[in-house]
Amino acid sequence: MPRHLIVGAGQLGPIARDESKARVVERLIALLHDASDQAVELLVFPELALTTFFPRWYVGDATEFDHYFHREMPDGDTQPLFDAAKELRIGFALGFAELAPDDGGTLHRYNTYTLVDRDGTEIGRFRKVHIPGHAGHEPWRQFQHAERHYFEPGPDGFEVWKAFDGIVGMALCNDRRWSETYRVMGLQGAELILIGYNTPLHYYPDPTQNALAGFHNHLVMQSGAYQNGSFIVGVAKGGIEEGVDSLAQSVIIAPSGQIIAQAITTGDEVVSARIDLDFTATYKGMLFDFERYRMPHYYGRIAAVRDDAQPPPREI
Ligand code: CDV
Repeated sequence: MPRHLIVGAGQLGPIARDESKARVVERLIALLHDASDQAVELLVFPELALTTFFPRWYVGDATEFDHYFHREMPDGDTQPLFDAAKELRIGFALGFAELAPDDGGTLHRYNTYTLVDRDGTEIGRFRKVHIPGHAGHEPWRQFQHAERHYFEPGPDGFEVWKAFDGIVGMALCNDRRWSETYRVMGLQGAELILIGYNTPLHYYPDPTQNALAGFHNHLVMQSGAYQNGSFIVGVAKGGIEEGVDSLAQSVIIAPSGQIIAQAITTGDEVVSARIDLDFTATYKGMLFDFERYRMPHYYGRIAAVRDDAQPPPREI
């Protein structure tokens, strides 16, 4: 029997700096209702979906921005979203800034995705691994991208979960540019990868890349889907937010690498597609049969040769 699932990309337009979380949650609930009209069973929201993209401002004392973070999920702000989704029987993935104490009481700040089942229970949590941008103030930029000031890399890497009748993984924004993101999940059998992003259309370290933002966005996700035989839902927070123009073009991608649905606005919009998770076998079991065709012993040799030739890490 085919494993059909109706997935949706719940793209968001800009969120103003002074927009209340209650107002943002209303917008997310409106997207849930739109998704319900499209019979969506799993709706994917973007990275940091509850607030403006605050790393564009540098405040020396990062704790001044703690009001953007959540210690609990759900909490008082987000409970109405969880209730509405449960009522509509829609699972969802939600990007948020997480303040997480460890066993010793030290607080960690993560850029996080939570995956929630149709009954409102949390299935799994992913913390962004590849934190882009810079840690200090860089006044030469017209806006900051100080993610490395506000977030530390997630310690758990790329896990997958048995959910929605398939194997589901998550990644956030910059993670999607790295081939290992997809391959680490692909090696665990990922059939559906959920990716939220906030991508400014101006890349200050190298403005020649500005015109390529949309191309690079689709290039990495389409090749990640194809090379690992996985569906991908890639979801933007787009439009002009606090003067910064951000890429929209949210997409649903098949294991063939083809885009099967794409947002046509830069604002709040749901696009959906009915996918058959069994179609992943067409790629996983043939051209990309990892067991049969991968050459891990050869990769090991390359790693050994290259180890001491690595340049020192550089922040961009
Ligand atoms: N939020 C992000 O991770 N943004 C990066 C920018 C810095 C390029 C991205 O990969 O879109």
